[in-house]
Amino acid sequence: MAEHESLEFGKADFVLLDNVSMEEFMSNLKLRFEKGRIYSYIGEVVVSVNPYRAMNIYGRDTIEQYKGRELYERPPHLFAIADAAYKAMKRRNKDTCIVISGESGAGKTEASKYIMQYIAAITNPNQRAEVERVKNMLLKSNCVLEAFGNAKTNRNDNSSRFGKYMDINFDFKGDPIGGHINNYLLEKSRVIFQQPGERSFHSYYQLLKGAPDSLLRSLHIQRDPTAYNYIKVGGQIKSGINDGADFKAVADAMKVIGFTGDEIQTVYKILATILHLGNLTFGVDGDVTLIENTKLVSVIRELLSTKEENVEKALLYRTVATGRDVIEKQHTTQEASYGRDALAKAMYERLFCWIVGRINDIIEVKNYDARVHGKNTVIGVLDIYGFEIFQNNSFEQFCINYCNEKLQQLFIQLVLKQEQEEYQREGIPWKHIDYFNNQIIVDLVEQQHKGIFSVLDEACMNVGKVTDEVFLQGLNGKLAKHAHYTSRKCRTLAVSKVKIPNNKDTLFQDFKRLLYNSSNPVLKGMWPEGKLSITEVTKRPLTAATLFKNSMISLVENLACKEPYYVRCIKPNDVKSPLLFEQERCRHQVEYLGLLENVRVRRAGFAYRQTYPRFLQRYKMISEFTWPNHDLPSDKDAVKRLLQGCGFDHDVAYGKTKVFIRTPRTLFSLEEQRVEMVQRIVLFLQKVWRGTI
Ligand code: AOV
Ligand code: MG
Repeated sequence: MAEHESLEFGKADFVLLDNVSMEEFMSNLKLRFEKGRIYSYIGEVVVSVNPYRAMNIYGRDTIEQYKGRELYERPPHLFAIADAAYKAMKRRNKDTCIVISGESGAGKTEASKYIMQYIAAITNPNQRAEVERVKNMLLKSNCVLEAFGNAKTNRNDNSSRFGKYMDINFDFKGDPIGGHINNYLLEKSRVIFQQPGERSFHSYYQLLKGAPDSLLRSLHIQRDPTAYNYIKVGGQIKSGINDGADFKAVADAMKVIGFTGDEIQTVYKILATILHLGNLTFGVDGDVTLIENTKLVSVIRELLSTKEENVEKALLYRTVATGRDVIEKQHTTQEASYGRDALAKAMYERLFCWIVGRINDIIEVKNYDARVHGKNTVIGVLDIYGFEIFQNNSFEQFCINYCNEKLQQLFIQLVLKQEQEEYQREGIPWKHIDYFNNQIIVDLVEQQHKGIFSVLDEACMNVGKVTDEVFLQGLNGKLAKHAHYTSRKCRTLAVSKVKIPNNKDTLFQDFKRLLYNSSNPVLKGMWPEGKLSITEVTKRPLTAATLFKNSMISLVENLACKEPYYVRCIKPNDVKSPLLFEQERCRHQVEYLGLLENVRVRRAGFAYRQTYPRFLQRYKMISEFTWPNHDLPSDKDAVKRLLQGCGFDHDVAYGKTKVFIRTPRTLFSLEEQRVEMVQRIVLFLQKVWRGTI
C-alpha cells in the first residue's frame, strides 16, 4: 500500500495505523498535513485536507504518474480515485460516481475541478475533434456556473451557493461525448441580502468591474457597487478576487460554449435590471401606493423590452381572481417591496437555471446509437454546498445542511451499513462496529406528515396567517417527543431559525406575465408560465421545501445505483491559513464524517470481494488446479485450492457465495501473476499459430 512513501510522512492509509484511536488518527492526519501530504486513504476513500496554498501536484507529470495505475501503486491523490472510477467505467462498463463531501471551504469544488481536469487529460488519445470540443465545453461550463452560482461568504471566498451534480458520458472507447448538469436549489436570498463581510454572486461584481464603459452605459449602470442596495454590503468588501479578469473569462467561456450574442446581452440586462430594482422605493399619496423614483421604471422597461405602464402596474398591483371576477388589487408599500424582492430573486434564479439548461442543450450527447457503439457509460461528479452555520440562518441553510445529512446517510448506507451486512449475510465471523446513524436526523426533516418539511408546508398553507410562530407551534406540537428535536444535532440544522416566506416563495403571476410579454425572445423564453391568465392559475405550486426534498431523494437514488467513490474534505482552520492545523476543529470533522468508524470497518473487513465463478474466470490460469478447468466439487473449493497454492490463504475468508480478500496487496499479486500468465499463453498461442510448436 503506497509503500514507496516513506514513513516520515505518516501512514498513507489510515487502515495501517497501529491502533485505531482518535489520537492516532489525528496525529497521523496532522503529521501528513504538516509534511505537505494533503491526501490520505481509508481504503479507497480519499481524505483531503485543504492546503490553502498552491500545490505543485496537479501538473502534466503528476497526471502521467497516475494514469492507468492501481490505487495503491502511488501516493494518495485525487487523480488515483479519478483513475479508479474511470477504469471501473471503461473496463467493467460500470456507471460510477465520485461523491465529494465536507463542510464549507473544505475544498470540494477545487477537488471536483481537479478530477474533471484529470479525466479530460487522460482521455481522447487520438485527439478526435468532436471529443476535444466536448471536453473543452465541460471544463468551460464550470467557469460560467461559478460566476453565477458562487459568492464570497465568511467561510469561503468562492463558496458554491448551489449544488451541482455533473454526469460525463463516455462512448465505448472511453472518451467523453457529452454530459449533463443537475443543479440544486440556488441560495437566492443572497440576491437581495448579504450578511456583513459577504458578497452577492460574483457575476455582479464582475460586470461592474470588467464590463467596457459602453456596455455599462447601455445598461444605465455605474461602476460603484455601493450605489446598489442589493449588493451594497458586498460592494464595500476588498477581496483578492480579480473580478475584472473574471468578467472577460466568463464572457469568453459563454461564447465558446455557444451562447449567442443576444443571449449574452440578455444575461447582462437581467443583472442590471435586478440592480435597478433594488433601488426602487415605494411611497403613498393618500391611499395610493406609488413608485418614488419613476425614472428607474423607464430604465427597467427598456432593459426588459416591455411596456412602461406594465412594469409599473406589476409592481403596484396584483390581479386576483375572486370567484368568476378578476380584480386588480393595489399593494401596500410593504407588499410592493416584498413583490419587488421576490421578482429580483426569481429573475436571478430563473437566469441561473436557464444558463444550466442552455449548457445542457449544448453538451447533451447527440447521435449516439447504443446498438452501434455499445453502452454509453457515465461518471458522475457531485459537488454540493457544504455544511454551514451562520449568525443568521435562513431557509436555504436548512436545506443545505439537510442535503449534507442526506449524503452522510448515503455514505453510512454504502460504506458502514451494507458492508457489515454483507459479512453477516455471507457468514463471515464479524464483530459489529458501532456508528452514529443519522437516519433519525434525516427522518426528522423529511418524514411524511410529521417531518419538519411537512410541518413547514402545513404552516404555509395557512394563507394569510403564515408566521414563524405558527410554524414553531406546529413543530413543538408534532416533534416535542422526538429524541433529536431539541438536541444539539438538530439545532445545527438551524431549525428554529427557518424563515417562512422563503418556503412559500410566491412570485405574483403579474410579474410572470410581464416577463413573458417581453419583446426580447430570450427573456420571454425563460418565463413560459407567464402565458397563463390569472383564472388558469389554480393549482397550488409545490413549496420550495417539497421540491428540494424530492430533488434530494432522487439525487440519492441516482447515486445509489452507481459505483461510488468518495472524497472526504477537511478544513484545517477558519482563517484560510496554510500553516495552521486546528486540532479541535479537525477532530470534530473527523468525528461527524464518521472517518474513524470507516477505518474500523475497513480494517476489520476486506478490501476486495468477488463471487466464486467470476473470481475463477479471472484467475484460473494462474493455478494448475484450475486451469483450464477444475475437477473439484464446487467453485468455492476450487478458489480455496487456488489461493492455498499461492500462499494467500491467511489473507482471505470464504463466504457463502463470495471470496473476500483482506489486503489489496494480495489482489495485486494475483493480478501480476495473471498478467504474466496471459502473456505466456499469448506467446504460446502465437508459436502454435506460426507452427513453431
Ligand atoms: P468548498 O467547495 O468545499 O466550499 P472550495 O473548493 O471552494 O471549498 O475551497 C475553498 C478554497 O480553499 C479555495 O478557493 C482555495 O483557495 C482553497 N483550496 C481548496 N482546495 C485546494 C487545493 N487542493 N489546493 C490549493 N488550494 C485549495 V462551499 O462551496 O463554501 O461548501 O458551499
Ligand atoms: Mg464549493
